[in-house]
This record gives sequence, structure tokens and C-alpha cells, in this order.
Amino acid sequence: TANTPLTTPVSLLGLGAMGTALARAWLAAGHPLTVWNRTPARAEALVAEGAKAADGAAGAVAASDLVVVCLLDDDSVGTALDGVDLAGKDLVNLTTTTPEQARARAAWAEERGARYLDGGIMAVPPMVGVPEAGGFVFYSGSPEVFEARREVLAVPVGTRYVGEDPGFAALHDIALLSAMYGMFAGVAHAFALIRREDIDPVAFAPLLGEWIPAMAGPAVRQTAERLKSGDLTTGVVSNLAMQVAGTPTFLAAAEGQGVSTELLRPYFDLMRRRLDIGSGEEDLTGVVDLLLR
Ligand code: FVH
Repeated sequence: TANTPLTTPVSLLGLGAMGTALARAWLAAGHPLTVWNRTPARAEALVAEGAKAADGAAGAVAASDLVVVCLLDDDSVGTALDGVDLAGKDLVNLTTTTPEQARARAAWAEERGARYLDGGIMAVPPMVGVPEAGGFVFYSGSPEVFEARREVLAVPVGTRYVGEDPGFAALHDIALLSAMYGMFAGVAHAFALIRREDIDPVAFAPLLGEWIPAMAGPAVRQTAERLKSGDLTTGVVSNLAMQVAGTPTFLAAAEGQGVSTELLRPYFDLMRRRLDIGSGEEDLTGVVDLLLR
């Protein structure tokens, strides 16, 4: 059946860092694997490891009912699959795209007779094929494809299906990665603050590394609960009025250390705007809806 992992042929288009890691995981699990890459040399090592290299994208697609693409962006998917016969295929697109691009690509694939599943990879290549690393892929789109292919798709990294809307995997992916960039911004600012002092960044790192999850876990949960209930004030520990009152201290401390405030100011401005229209007894949840246009 389609769900028999060791016997399901897979065609994989795209052998960049991520595609190559995916290929190795499927090969290690014993799948017949056909690969294609725009630059053919990137397939050579995988052929030595047991993959079959197709001459072109059309040949790779023709080789298996399950076709996985992991290319640079949505444009490269359109270019690679232009004119390729997708009829009867299960097309799984692991390329990072916007939700709108994923929805359009799903309609495009279905017009060509394929069933479509979109994926957003929450892992970096060294996490692929290493279950204990905790990587996974958000999937959305055809529930039939997900059910039929889930065991094969779970070989490289875990799977999390987030709905029939083909844009949801990309939306979850981008949401988590956007939060990650906000976190990276905070980390950059913190290291900049200590940069010119006699403070060892390696000794400072565990303080920061433990502080972030200690704050993030409760904050994420409480924000979600408040967004759902609409109650922004009950049980607030560190209220908005107190936090806004503290922002000049953070800005002055940065100036004093010779550090730009350009990463902090946009968030502080939103906190101030929320205080102006909301209540000082709230927490920071009110900032979320200020971002909605
Ligand atoms: N690597 C990572 O850490 C992240 C983890 C999370 C998910 N991303 C996304 O995965 C997609 C692929 O990423 P990648 O790391 O494999 O990317 P590259 O190593 O840069 O390889 C890009 C492949 O795309 C091919 N390609 C580019 N443009 C075209 C085109 N116009 N037509 C056909 N193929 C194209 C490229 O081919 P080549 O340069 O070797 O000929 C590579 O196979 C991506 O969406 C990440 O955001 C990775």
C-alpha cells in the first residue's frame, strides 16, 4: 500500500542542503529514490549511495507516484515543474513559501490532475533523520494525501497536519520562524549591551539561554488564553503601565552602553500605543491586535 514505508518509491526534486538531507533519510530507510536537481552534479553522491538520477524534472516526476519538491522558493517550483505531467501524482511541496503562494500552488497542481500537500519544515538539515533532534514538518492540504503518505513523510522528520487549507502549513511555519527572528533580535540586543564590557559572552550565554524559555513559555500560553477569552487584565503579574514606565530605562541603558535602540523601539512604541487606548492593568497581549491592518 502507499503507506508501506520501505517499499514506497519517492521522487525528490531539489538537492540543496535540505533536499540532500531528506534524500539521505529516505535512502537510509530503504526507499527506492529518484532524484533530480537543476545542477546535476549535486546528485552524484546520492547516486553512489543508491539513488537513481533522472535526466530531467519530468523524468523524476514520472518515476514515482509520490513526488516531493524542496526547492529554493515558489518561483523555482514553477520553473522546475513547468510543462511536467503531474496527472495522478501526489505532489508534496516542502519549499518555504507564503500562505498565498501555497494556496495558488495547490490550485495549480490540482488543475494539472495532482493531489497536493504543502509542507513547512521546522528543522535544519542536521536535524533530518535524527528523531531525537525534534524536527518536524507542518503539513496542510489534501487530508487524503497526508493519510496515505504520512509514514513515508515521517521518515526524515516528524509530521504535524494543521488543516485542509493548503496555506496553513506555510502560515504556521512563517509564524514560528517570525517569532524566532524576534527572539534573535532580542539576543542580538542583549549581547550588544555587554559587548564593550569585561563580560565573557560565553559565561553570559547560559544566563540568556535559560532566561528566554523561562519567560517565553508562560508568556506564549497566557497570550493565547487572553486572546481567546478577551480578558486582558485578570491575573496580570507585570502590568502594561509598569512596563511602559520602564521603557525609558531600557532605552537610556542602551544609549549609555553605546548601543542602538533600533531593535527595541518598535516594540516599545506598540506598548505605548496600547497603553494609550487600553488599560494599564492589561498585560502585553493588546499589542497583538495593534499589528492587524
Ligand atoms: N536549509 C535550512 O536550514 C532551511 C530549513 C527550513 C526549510 N528551508 C527551506 O527549504 C527549501 C530548500 O532549502 P535548501 O537549504 O535545500 O536550499 P539550498 O541549499 O539553497 O538549495 C536550493 C535548491 O533549489 C534549487 N533551485 C534554485 N532555483 C531553482 C530554479 N530556478 N529551478 C530549479 N531549481 C532551483 C537549487 O538547485 P541548484 O542551485 O543546485 O541547481 C537547489 O537544489 C527552501 O525553501 C528553504 O527556505 C531550508
